[in-house]
Amino acid sequence: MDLLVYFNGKFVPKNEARTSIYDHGFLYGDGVFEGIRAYNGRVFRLDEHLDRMYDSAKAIDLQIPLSKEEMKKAIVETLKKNKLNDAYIRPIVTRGDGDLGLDPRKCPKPNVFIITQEWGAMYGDLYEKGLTAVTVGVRRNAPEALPPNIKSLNYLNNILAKIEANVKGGDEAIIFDVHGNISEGSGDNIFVVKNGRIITPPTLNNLRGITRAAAIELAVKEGISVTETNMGFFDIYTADEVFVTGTAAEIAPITKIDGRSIADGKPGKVTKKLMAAFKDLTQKEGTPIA
Ligand code: PXG
Repeated sequence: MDLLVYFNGKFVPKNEARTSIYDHGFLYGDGVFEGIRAYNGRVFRLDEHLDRMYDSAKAIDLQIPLSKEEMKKAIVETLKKNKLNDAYIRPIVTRGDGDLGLDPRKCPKPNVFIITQEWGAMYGDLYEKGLTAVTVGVRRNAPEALPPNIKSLNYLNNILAKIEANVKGGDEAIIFDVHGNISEGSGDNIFVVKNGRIITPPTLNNLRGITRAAAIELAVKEGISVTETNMGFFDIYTADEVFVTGTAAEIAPITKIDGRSIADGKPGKVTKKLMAAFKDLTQKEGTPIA
């Protein structure tokens, strides 16, 4: 059976799901999206993801034509139709069809898509071995220009970082902001462990990650101190442990940065403890699909 995609209230086979070339999501990256996961028949932190998507839409003055409750139902229905229990879920809301001018007033009706598919571990054996990361030259969008908290369809800033990481042979990019503070990875948030304490950047210059919030909750539950502090490259090179968090990456250890081993070059204790706790949480918690 072909996977079905939700498109403006209808379910269509994935190869027939298409939007207009005049959709401003296509022409200008004008729209918002989310990346959500279902584990074991439950959607992980669905309300949190929807809150973030509706806030992103609000920030760009885009009126999503469904209420959060309706969006939630549409997501669960899409998963049901595709008989998915462990899945990646991608709701997308574009500004809608307009003309070649960028003025959003030309787009009377936003388009809503929900794509779901099967999805497993993103990094395979690297969860055991650790990822290599590289710092990149491209800077994170300044919040004064395009707030990293808007999960918009314009991901070129992140893609430029990813291209640089690919060229330099890193599994993930570490992106600084224009002031030289660490912001995040191309698709995940970053954490450092030093002397048993966890440090992560405040969320002005990065996306307020749902996995980031879960990792902080789990750390606090384990009695580990967590502080939000700006960091520079010194802090990552000299860390005892570095890890990233994201819906796709989950919690993943980084054991080498710019060719330097982090501590002994193996995933650290705190990271491994949080990885196990997160795995447990994702298996237990969430909005049931059935
Ligand atoms: N920062 C950025 C820039 C992201 O895009 C995160 C942090 C982590 O946020 P969450 O809420 O997921 O913990 C993201 C999310 C992909 C993919 O296809 C990327 C994300 C999510 C899902 C899939 O690479 N990034």
